[in-house]
Amino acid sequence: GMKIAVYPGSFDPVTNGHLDIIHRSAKVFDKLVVAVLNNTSKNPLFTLEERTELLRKVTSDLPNVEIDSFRDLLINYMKQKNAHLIVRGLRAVSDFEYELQMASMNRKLDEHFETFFMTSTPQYSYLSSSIVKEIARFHGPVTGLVPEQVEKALLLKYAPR
Ligand code: COD
Repeated sequence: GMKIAVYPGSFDPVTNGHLDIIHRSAKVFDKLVVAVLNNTSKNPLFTLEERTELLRKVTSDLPNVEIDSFRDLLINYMKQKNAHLIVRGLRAVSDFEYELQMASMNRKLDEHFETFFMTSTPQYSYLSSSIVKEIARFHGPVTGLVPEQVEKALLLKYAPR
């Protein structure tokens, strides 16, 4: 059957590191659903609508990539989507503990779920949404770290009033 994978995350906002994982995994799976967590507790900088809209803009050239959101347990959401393959990115050893815990827990919750890890392209291995937000907050340059549309959105968020 069709190999449908889900790439879940906060994407607050999407970076070139995320986009690299999206491009590469879209070549491996028949369909890739990028699922944005509607996390009310994390107090995101961008609203759920803004995060999904930015993702839609930067993936519009990829026909087998779909942007969606969820507010549930990941595996419950994925069951509704009829998917059991999860894609995650690995940047450094520091990502490993959390990623191993999540992958193991998701498989404990349902043995049919498999997580696939894609290692970061070296030039993006130090990149995270948080560090990008911190640079933008102090009006530092984020060119090359995020897609152009995201750069514009960050400039607007942190524009001096
Ligand atoms: N290069 C490569 N990969 C990267 C880069 C980069 N520069 N930056 C980030 N990534 C990877 C991350 O390692 C991660 O795999 C993915 O991209 C998304 O990153 P984030 O930071 O946007 O997303 P997270 O880590 O906050 O997402 C966590 C989830 C939303 C997936 C998780 O909290 C979840 O599933 N929540 C729902 C509730 C649930 O089911 N919980 C139980 C889980 S066991």
